[in-house]
Amino acid sequence: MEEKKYARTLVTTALPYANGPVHIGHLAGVYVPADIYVRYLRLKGEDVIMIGGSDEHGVPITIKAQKEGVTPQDIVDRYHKLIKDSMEGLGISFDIYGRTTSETHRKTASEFFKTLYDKGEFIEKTSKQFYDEEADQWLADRYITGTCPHCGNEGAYGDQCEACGTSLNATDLINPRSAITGNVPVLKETKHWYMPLDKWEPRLRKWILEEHKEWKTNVYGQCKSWLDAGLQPRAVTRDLDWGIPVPIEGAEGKVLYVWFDAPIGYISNTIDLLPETWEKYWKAEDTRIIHFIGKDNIVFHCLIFPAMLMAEGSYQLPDNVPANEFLNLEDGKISTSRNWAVWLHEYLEDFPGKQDVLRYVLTANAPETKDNNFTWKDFQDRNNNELVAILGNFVNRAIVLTNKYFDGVIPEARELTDYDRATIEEFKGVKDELGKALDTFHFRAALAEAMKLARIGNKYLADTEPWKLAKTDMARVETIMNIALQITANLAIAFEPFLPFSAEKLRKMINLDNADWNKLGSIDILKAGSRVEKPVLLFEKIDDETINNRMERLERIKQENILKNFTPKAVAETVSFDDFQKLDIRVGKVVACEKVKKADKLLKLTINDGMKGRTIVSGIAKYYQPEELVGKEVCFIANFAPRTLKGIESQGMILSAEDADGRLVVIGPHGEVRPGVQVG
Ligand code: B3M
Ligand code: ZN
Repeated sequence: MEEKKYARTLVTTALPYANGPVHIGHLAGVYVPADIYVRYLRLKGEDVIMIGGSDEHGVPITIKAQKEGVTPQDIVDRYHKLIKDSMEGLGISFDIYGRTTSETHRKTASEFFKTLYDKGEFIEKTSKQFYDEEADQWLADRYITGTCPHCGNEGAYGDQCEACGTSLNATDLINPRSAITGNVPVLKETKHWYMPLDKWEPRLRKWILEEHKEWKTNVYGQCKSWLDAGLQPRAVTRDLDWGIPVPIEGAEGKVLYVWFDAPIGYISNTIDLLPETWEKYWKAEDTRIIHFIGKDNIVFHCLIFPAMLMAEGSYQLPDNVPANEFLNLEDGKISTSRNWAVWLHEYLEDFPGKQDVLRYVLTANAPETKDNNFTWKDFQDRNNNELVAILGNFVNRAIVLTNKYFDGVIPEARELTDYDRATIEEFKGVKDELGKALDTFHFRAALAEAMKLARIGNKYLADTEPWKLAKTDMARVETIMNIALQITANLAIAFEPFLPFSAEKLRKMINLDNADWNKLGSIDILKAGSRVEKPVLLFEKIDDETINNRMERLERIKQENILKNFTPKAVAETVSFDDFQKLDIRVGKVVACEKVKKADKLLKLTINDGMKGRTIVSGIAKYYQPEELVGKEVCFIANFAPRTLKGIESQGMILSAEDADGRLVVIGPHGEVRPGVQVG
């Protein structure tokens, strides 16, 4: 194992905006993995603190307040409490969960800005920014929406396009609109302070691209493409009335940009937690700083915040930023506005006592290397087939049998057979494997490794069948049950980071006072002669009705969304019949279909067009498996000028329409129509 080169670890978790509750996407991406990691380090006896809190500034908050006709403070008070309580309910073990409206934070962020200002680290610049004359308000960030110049998403914000993840300047948007009135905004001159990121580019480049090649490839890759594109100065102040006032003269009515103050929230929350000793967690060289975030926050944590820290000069940079990709829900993108999410506070109410089931499923499906999918069916399957059938079943048998045959007293291991030795040998390696996976932020693999231990136990009992031997060979049963109980104790340690509620129940059942990571893999954790308690069920089956209810609820939301959230585009300019006839639309039958190599969006379709057949390349690979389309009748434009895509000549265009989730659906006739027939 790698030698320990640090004395303490500071773990931070992205500060969620206090404008809504947290959902499974936040949990799988950030809070569950961070909590597993921190619990693991604590088990090893390391010095670690976990810092969290709400991000209470920024336009997302003021927009929500305006919509509801309440103050931004009302909004953040409401959601800060909801988020804090629900995270606690799931056992996310923050050492502090603070807020960026605290006095400590205002002071810390203000001073940070002032230090940089006094050092001459900002550029002062007057530029044109959007203004809504009717609302008499500057339009920063999310107050502007428009079309993303990179991907064409029509709902991009002035600071970021959520569809393609690109970070934007409001003036980059095509067709900008005010989010308050829908008006076309005007441009007015205003003064702001900018971080010259270009100045820090060489140092950032060396620090990440040369010194942190071990970072996750998604993180490293995103940083590299930003750096390769060249960094530009970025405004760190805004014309808004909600936020931390810019602490210099001549800046009245201006506040710090939310992405300037929010990461400083990690620092101020550490100050509130450890007023005397916080500095060593941020400034000592033997501290390790790890930021847990989602992929949309990479640029802020890997480039902008580090540049701020470099400019300040006295802070350590993060050692790692293990950002995750996104979690989808039943194949749809999680969306607050479309209510397409599983909300944590609702889950905790609807599934009392099942915190660990959610933690388990979100870890097993964590979007570590690519976007991943949460489905209720998978939730049920993993609960019933893994937690109940493997882990729960093994523990229950071990405890029940000990009570039955030995009145709850742990028997002695007598003579070991070769099979016993082989079993022990098998789980000895778990500690190293588990540790290695956790040290490198591979939480899914780590969970699978812990589960392997439960499988070994299950198999051991199934193979040795102590219930059959009980009549003939009690000495052998003693040995078997001792080993089974030692495996149980190992499980109580191995699962503590992942399933803390169940691990605690388990510890109580076997009277193990505390879980010590160093004992993992050993077979004398429990002393013969000590007692186990009566069995407590760790997991119970989830029935079909419960799952069907969830599915029906989602189906209802989907239907509501279809009706509610759709405004058809304005009808295009009138065309004459002659113009219409210029387009030769026909029906064809897909006879073959395959993925196009090195193009994850494209499918190559071979179409029976009633003539000599044709090939069409279509950008629908994300929505269809090739075999789903074979045999389908589709409509296509037959006289579309041929184009070559990835070396294949595409002779036409398949017609499709977008469904409520933005997925493309191909268009075809509703009855048998011969291939080649014209549509008109
Ligand atoms: N509040 C964005 C988000 O919730 C932002 C994170 C701040 S971390 C310092 O995705
Ligand atoms: Zn975009």
